Parts: sequence; C-alpha cells; structure tokens
Amino acid sequence: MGKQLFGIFLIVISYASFQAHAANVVIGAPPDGEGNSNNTIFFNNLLNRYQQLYEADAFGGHSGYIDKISFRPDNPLGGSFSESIQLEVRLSHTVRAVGGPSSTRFSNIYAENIGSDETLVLSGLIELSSDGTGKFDITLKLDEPFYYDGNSNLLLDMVRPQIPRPSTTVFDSVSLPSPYSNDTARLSGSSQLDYGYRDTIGFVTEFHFIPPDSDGDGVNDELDFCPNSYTTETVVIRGCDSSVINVVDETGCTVADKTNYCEEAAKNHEQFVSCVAALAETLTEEYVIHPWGKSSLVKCSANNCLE
Ligand SMILES: [Ca+2]
Ligand SMILES: [Ca+2]
Repeated sequence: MGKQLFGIFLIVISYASFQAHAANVVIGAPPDGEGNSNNTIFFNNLLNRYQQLYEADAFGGHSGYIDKISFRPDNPLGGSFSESIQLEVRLSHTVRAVGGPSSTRFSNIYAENIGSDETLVLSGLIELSSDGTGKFDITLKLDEPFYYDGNSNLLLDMVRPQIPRPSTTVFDSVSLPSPYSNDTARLSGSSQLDYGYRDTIGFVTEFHFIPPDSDGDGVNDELDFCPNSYTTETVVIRGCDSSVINVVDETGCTVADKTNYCEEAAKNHEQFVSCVAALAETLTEEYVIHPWGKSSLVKCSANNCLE
C-alpha cells in the first residue's frame, strides 16, 4: 500500500502546474530592431554620472528579480571592445516619471529622482566587452538581484568613481520625438555636481529577470513539481523531528513534501506508516538518506518520537 501511495505521489507531481519563466524585457527598441539613436554618454566619455528612468509601462507588467542589465553596440557606429571600468550601479523604484507635473517629473537634480528603496546592486571593477555583432552582450551582472515590482518606474543610477575616460564603443540608444511622453529619459553629467543634463535619449536596455523560485528551494518554479515545498532543515513528521536532512530533489520536491503527501493520501494510520516506510526504503536505496534515517522517519511516522 505504501509503495502504491508513493507511486501516486509521483503521478500527482507530474501534473503540477508550470509557472512564470525567466524573461528578457527590452526597452527602447524591439529586441531584434535597432534603436533610432546612439550615444557615447557615460561609458565612452568623461561624464561619470548617469541616471536613466524607465517607465513602468515599458516593462509590460513584468515583475521579478533582475539579475542582469545589458546594452548593445549601435549598428553601424558601434563595435567590439573590452574594457575594465570602476562602476557603482544603483536601482530604485521612483515616483518620478518622464512626463507629468514638475513635482514628479524626472528632475535634473540627481537626488530628486532616487527612490526610497535605492539599492547598490553592483560595485567594483567591472569587465565590459562586446563582440560587436549587435547582441545585448554589454552586461552588468548585478552582485545581488533587485526585485522590480512591475508597476513603478525604475531608476538606473550609475557612477564611475574614477575620472579617466573609458574606451568602449557607441551604444545603441533611443531618442524620443516628444520630450515628456515616452518610456525613458536620461540625466548625465559629472559626479562632482548635484545636477546634470536631462534629455529623452536613453540606452536601449535589456533587463534579465531570473526565473522565480516561490518556495526558495533552489529549483525554479518552471521546473518545480512541488512549488510550495516544506523547506525545514530536517524532516519533521507530526511534530517529531527525525533529524533527517530535508533534501530537495531535482524536481523541486523535498523529503518532507513526500512524507506530507503520505499523510494526505493515507486513509488511516497504518497506511501512513506504510507509505513513509516505502518512501524511506526508496530514499535509502537511492542514497538520498543515510540508512539510520530510514528507521528515524518510520519511528516518527509511527508516533514513536525519537527521544
Ligand atoms: Ca522552487
Ligand atoms: Ca519546491
């Protein structure tokens, strides 16, 4: 009976629903189309402070953790390069917008654009390069992913603490025909000053969202057959801590998920203990748990708590 129940568990998890995928969101131009402008601001000239505002609408409702921000060389003005740049990158949700009343409009004073949750997402000597073929291969890989909420405007704020001019390339950019009616705007200048030059050119930018992992077990939702795993450190059965490490398998299911399934599926206590015993046997044979863990799980399921 136990083995039957455990078999049913495997069938059930095979029908688990799939959820959101990793995604790239490109702002300023179609992913395969060219932005209508280009620029060398910040990454290829003396200006060492740069802010770019991205309107929420441009994300198309996409939310999640951003782990990479990428740019691409302009076609035809850009090309291949490799350069090391001292860089600080900050992100924040901002109430500022490309248009709107002056109190909320993207300011020419840097500090006024920064949101209250400003986060230093990248800091240090960054290797930037491109093979010059037009891909989004000029990538800022963030030290820590930043959660974007999907309905706020996003501010990218970058500083090069060291003055020497970097030598990269011409970046693909978007220049908007109407100053205050579109998706992006930039503010650039010197980090020595509180204010910069504001316009509606911006880098065509690709934001990479990592796939969500709702239960935090290290298996992305799209691959996770148990999207709401029990993730205690050890397997606890009806309040009895078995001390067995609660291993997560490649399908995103933990040992505790499986013992819990036994509990849900069993019609009586005997079936439950039998199911856990079969499970423990399988896990031992597969070297998922140590042989002592087998008896520990069974004892817990039988309400014979260990001590
Ligand atoms: Ca997961
Ligand atoms: Ca899981």
